[in-house]
Amino acid sequence: MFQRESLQLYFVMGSTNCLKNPREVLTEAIKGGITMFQFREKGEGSLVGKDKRNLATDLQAICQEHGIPFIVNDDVELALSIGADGVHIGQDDGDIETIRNLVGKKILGISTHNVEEAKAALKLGADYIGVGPMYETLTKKDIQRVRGPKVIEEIRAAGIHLPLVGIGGICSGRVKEIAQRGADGIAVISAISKAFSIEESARLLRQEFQTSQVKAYL
Ligand code: 3NM
Repeated sequence: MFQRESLQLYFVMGSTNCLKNPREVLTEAIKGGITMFQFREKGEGSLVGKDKRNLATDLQAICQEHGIPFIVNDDVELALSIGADGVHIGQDDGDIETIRNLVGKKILGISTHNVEEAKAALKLGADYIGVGPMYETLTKKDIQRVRGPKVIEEIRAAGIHLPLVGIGGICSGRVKEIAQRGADGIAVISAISKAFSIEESARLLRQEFQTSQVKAYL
């Protein structure tokens, strides 16, 4: 069963986001208190084929050892073949209804950008939604226009109580405004993967979220 508490500090990453071995990065992030992990092997220079699969299974093993849900971005086939805990897809990653059926009881996360997409995700049986971009980010090239944390408030005001994380440009100091608008967590790439101290950065982000979370939607 998917628990919304798992979303508190959702670390998303692939090899191109890391300044050192992604296995080390993930291990340190887990020590710092991340609550869920998404393998997102994308962009220029990213691994493909056997190398991608090997990294996925190594990261999955690290997550399993620590009881952290392991989600695969986009690649439904990879997720199913290695027995991941779930899949995360964007708006253009294929027919969501078909993917929901393929994924079965596994966790399905959907990227959304506004109230309409959030409503659609709810209808299609998403277990959680990512809402972004909260702020400008250099990590993803094809982001939509920044709407800021207020879109979370709009989604909640529309009566959508789905588990939800904000994503995009989130770093220490920007957590509170997301937590206070009714998010269940924050999803971050570079604030953890490129931090000088990965463990400390994760610890601080989790702490910031926990101290300002509004649990109105439990
Ligand atoms: N999705 P960082 S923004 C993967 O808006 C992703 O849906 C986004 O990276 C969206 O934490 C984003 O380094 C990049 O800004 C997040």
